[in-house]
Parts: sequence; structure tokens; C-alpha cells
Amino acid sequence: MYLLCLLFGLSSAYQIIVSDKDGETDLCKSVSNVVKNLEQKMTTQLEQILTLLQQRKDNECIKDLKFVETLQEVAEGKSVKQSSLYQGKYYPAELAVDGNTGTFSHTKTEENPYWWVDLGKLYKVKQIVVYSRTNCCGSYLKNMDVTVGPSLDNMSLCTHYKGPASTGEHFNLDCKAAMVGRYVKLSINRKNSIMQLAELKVFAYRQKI
Ligand SMILES: [Ca+2]
Repeated sequence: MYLLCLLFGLSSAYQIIVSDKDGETDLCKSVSNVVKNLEQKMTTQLEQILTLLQQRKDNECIKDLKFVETLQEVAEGKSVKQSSLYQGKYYPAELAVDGNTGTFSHTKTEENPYWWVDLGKLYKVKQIVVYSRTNCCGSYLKNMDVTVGPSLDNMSLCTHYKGPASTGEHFNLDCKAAMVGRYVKLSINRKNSIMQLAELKVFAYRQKI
């Protein structure tokens, strides 16, 4: 009974302190801000922990996979995405894997533009072949990282392309060692640049069934 009375008294006192006829008091607002900040910090830390756990799970799951010994192209027609669209609607990422070197994807001018392909399942990626535009602007392809990984949160460097490319050329980018991954991403590490790809091919080994 004593405990119940004490709780009731504390509750009443709290109501008096944190409320008045005009709504929240300064104390109430302060408490709300502290709670809000703590929630944001905890959410960020939980997301970081979940990402680390996902990476460890991915790495553990892929280390014992077996792959065939024949290279094949695995990117054409797959799901793709780029950092932006030229003028908000033109030259989508899909035009880099449509099998036609006369069409191209094109981001807007921005800092660190990127493009990636989801191969749909895990492969052992060996080589990426990049086709620059045939009518213009090949030199935009330079200072580019090629990364491969089982998820977009768990990518590792396959190789770096210093460039610049020429208009209408194609070049091979080999991973130093074949890498297991589902995603292949190209990122240009520059301000005021554009990612333009006429075509991109990924040569990889598929898993043994
Ligand atoms: Ca194309």
C-alpha cells in the first residue's frame, strides 16, 4: 500500500511539473528532446550492428561455394540502377545492359556518380568489359572504382580504372582475383562528373549445382 501511494504521489507530482494550461513545460520539452536524440543514436547504432552482422553472414555463406570453370557473360538484361537520370528522365541505367553499344545510360552531372547491376544471384566475377559512348564524351570515364560484393552494403574493390577512356572504345577491367558477388558497381570519384555507359558486360563463373 505504501508503495502504491508513493507511486501515485510521484505520478501526480510529475503531471504537475511537466504540464500546465499552455501545454508542455520547458522540462517536458527537454525530456522529449533527450528521448528523441537517444532514439536517433540507438537507431543508427542498431543499423550499424545489423550491417556488420549481415556482412559476416554473407562472408561466412560464400566462402565454401563451388563454381564452374567456364566464364560466361551474366549482366545483359539484369536489374540495374544509377545515381541519377539525365534531366531527371533520360538515358536510364538499363541502356547499359541492353546488348546494344549504340545506346547508353547517362547520369546528371554530379559528385561521385555511380551505376550498378544486380546479377540476380552469386557468381564468381572475373572480368568487366566497359564500352564507352560511340558519339561523344568517352573521357568522362576516368578515376573509376569497380567493386563487387554479395550485397550493396558489403562491396570490395575489384580494380581501379584510371583512364580516361576514348570515345567509342571498349576496355577490360580484371579483378586481381575472381570475386564472389551478386552486385557489380562502378563509381567515379570526382566532383562534377557523369557516368555514361554504352554497354557493360560482366564475365563470371556460375555456381555449381
Ligand atoms: Ca547499350
